[in-house]
Amino acid sequence: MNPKKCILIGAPIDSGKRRRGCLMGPDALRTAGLVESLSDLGHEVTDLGNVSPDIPALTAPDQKLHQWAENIGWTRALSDASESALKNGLPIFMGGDHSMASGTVRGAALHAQSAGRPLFVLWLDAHSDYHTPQTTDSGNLHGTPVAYFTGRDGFDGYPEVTAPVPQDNICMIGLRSVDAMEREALQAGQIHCHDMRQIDETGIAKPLAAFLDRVAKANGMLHVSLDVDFLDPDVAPAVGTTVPGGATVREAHLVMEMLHDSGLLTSLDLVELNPFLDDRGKTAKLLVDLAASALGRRVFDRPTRSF
Ligand code: HAR
Ligand code: MN
Ligand code: MN
Ligand code: MN
Repeated sequence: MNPKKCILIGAPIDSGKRRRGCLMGPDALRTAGLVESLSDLGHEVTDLGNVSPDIPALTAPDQKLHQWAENIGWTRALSDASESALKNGLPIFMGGDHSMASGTVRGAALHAQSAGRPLFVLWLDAHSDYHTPQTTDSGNLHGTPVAYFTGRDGFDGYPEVTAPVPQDNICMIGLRSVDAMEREALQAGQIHCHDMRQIDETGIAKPLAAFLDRVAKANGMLHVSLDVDFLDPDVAPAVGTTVPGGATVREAHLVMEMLHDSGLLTSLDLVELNPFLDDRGKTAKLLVDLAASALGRRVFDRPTRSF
């Protein structure tokens, strides 16, 4: 086992949507034993506590955009936290709703740029989160981070995206709720989209292995953004936007185990956990177990396999 410096960063952001509760996510993950689970694997684990952003005094360009200024403040603060943590180890961002990925991925992209390496993003989610502030109907900004960090237009007022993640470097797995405007933009672009129907047909290992192979060949850095609703709501109820037909416990663990075996993971988001909706902590505990799989927990050692 290759011990890592895991840097835990709490991101109690709750401004990306109207239903409240994700602000309790970081403490639920701590309570479920995230630090201990990773330390037990032999890693050096530091919990930096929670980020607390400065919120700019700005007025949203459109009234429908929920807590726009808060989201900008969080994006800036988390981008700085991400860029600086990546200099010292493997950051694990404890969310917080998915709008946090605007910051965590922006910071990771800036770090990768200065390291002279390409950044890749694995997006594990029922949703594509590919709206711009113009195309969103809900006005919930947790539905927009992928559009932001790929450099789509329409994010005036946000920190400028000087290192956009190339669409071809993004792989989405688990999709089953994509709005019409998102679908149109995705179909016209290069993001690799794998919906649950494809996972049913091919299994989850095949598209993931192909993606990891591309990351390895490019000597890429790899940011993984794990949204609770990637999982089926029966096993992971603690999320505001449940969509039936999600990944099973084993599919999710296999993704994490393959990530570990690849040695490619450089930063991780655990997002959208709403402990207010949980069932005796079971979703928080599942996320902790998935993070442990991504960092090397296994039943048996197995021969190294190339993808
Ligand atoms: N597409 C819908 C919207 O924009 C739902 C977005 C929900 N996003 C998350 N994160 N829960 O994936 O409102
Ligand atoms: Mn999401
Ligand atoms: Mn989602
Ligand atoms: Mn593909």
